[in-house]
This record gives sequence, structure tokens and C-alpha cells, in this order.
Amino acid sequence: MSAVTSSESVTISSVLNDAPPLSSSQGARVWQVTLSNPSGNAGDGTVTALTFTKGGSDTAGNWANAIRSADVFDGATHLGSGIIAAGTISFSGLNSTVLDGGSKTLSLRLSLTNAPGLLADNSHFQFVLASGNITMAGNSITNASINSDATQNKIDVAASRLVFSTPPPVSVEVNSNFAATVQAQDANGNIDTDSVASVTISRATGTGAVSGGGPLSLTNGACTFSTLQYNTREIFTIQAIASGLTTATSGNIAAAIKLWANVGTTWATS
Ligand SMILES: [Ca+2]
Ligand SMILES: [Ca+2]
Repeated sequence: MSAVTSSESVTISSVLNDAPPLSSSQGARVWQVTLSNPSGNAGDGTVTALTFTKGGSDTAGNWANAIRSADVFDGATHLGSGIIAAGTISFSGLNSTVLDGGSKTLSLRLSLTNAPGLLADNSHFQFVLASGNITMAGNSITNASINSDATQNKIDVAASRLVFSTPPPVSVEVNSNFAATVQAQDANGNIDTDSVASVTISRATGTGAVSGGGPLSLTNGACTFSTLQYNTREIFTIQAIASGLTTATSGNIAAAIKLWANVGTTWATS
């Protein structure tokens, strides 16, 4: 067996989230392997099971968290859906014949999870197929382990929106610092760590003025505004704005004036 050169995808979009089972046009093709069956030696062979394992250069984390569906194809023909575990994708119940003296190329396609925030931007998949992880009936194809190109199959998170990952408090004191953290995320809550967007915080509703709202540039897709202030006693909301990204709006914030009470002879905050 052999790996098909350049059969991987360069990148896989973090919002490529097709539900299982995949069709031959869904998900991304992440690898192809060719199984060759020498002439003679028990004639035809039939692949009944195979398991892909995680390569040493894989940085995509727990595959069960990262992958939504993994399916293997012979051309456009769907052969099976894999069971995805932390470091393996296992196919069983296959029935794919490799003719005597012939070969067959199998394609692995996958889609990524749409669960919130589980994908690491710019991480890579690497797949290994060891000879011991193919079950053949009728003819054995034994060979050394092969692996996919670890520089390919990069998870690509591209931000579409800003999000208050740490929202402002629900109550603040007039003219006193409060904080909020903003992230650039895709629709599924994954952080686009490449984003260096320039973010400005401003008032969304209310009548007063916000200060300390930047602009600040994101670092690794996030930034914290720690010296925000509001100058008016009322309910207000704030928004985080950056060019090309959907605006984030906070929940209601109550700005109050600190009250002082005379407790005995000591002035204390209440
Ligand atoms: Ca043979
Ligand atoms: Ca990115």
C-alpha cells in the first residue's frame, strides 16, 4: 500500500461541519491510500476493516472532539462511516475488493465538529495507516506503515464576528474602571488566533459616554479592555466593533453612584 502524494487538503475550514454520513462531495478529502494486490498469492483480496491512527506530528487534539464525521470512499462510492475516538478512526464491515494483480485507491473524507470552541486554529491532522490496521480477506496486503503529509490538512478558523468572551459586569460604578474581553470567533465559537483586528468599544444604548474603549488590536484573536468607564447613572449597553466582523453587543449594565454611609465614626462604602 502507498500514500497518494498531495491527496490531502491544504486547509479544512472550521465551519465545514457536514453531518454524517458524508457524501463524496461533502467534508474535505484528507488523504488517499492505494492498496495493491500482487498477482497470485490467493488471488483477489477483500478489505473488511481498517483503522487510521494519529501521526506523531498531529496537532489537532482529541479527534473525537475535533471530527464530526469521517467516511471512506472508493471513488464516489461510500464504503463506510468511521467510529471516531481520541486518536483513531475505525472502519469495519467494509466489503471492498482489490483484484488480483490490481490496485484500489481509497479516499478518507471528514467534516469538523460544530460544537462550541473545540477547534484549534492552524492545527494539523496527520493520519497513519499501519499494515496491521488493515483487515483483508482472501489476500494479505502487508507493507510498512504509511502516513499523510503533516504539513497539510490544517484547521482554518476564520473569524466572522466579535464576541464578549468575558462580558462586562452587570453593574458598574459611574466613572470607575470595569473590564471586558473580546475575541474574534467563527460562527461556532472557535477563536481565530490570526486575527489582529482593531477593536473599538463604544456605547450601544444609553445616553452617557464610554471611555477606555480603544481602539486596541487583538493579540492571538483576543484582547481585554481593562479601563472602561461610564459617566452616567443609568442602564446602558456597550458594543465591540471591528471592520469586517459582526459587532458584539453586551447585556444590560447598570451604572450606579457609590453611596456612603456613616457607620459609627467611620466612613465606609456600602
Ligand atoms: Ca494476489
Ligand atoms: Ca485563523
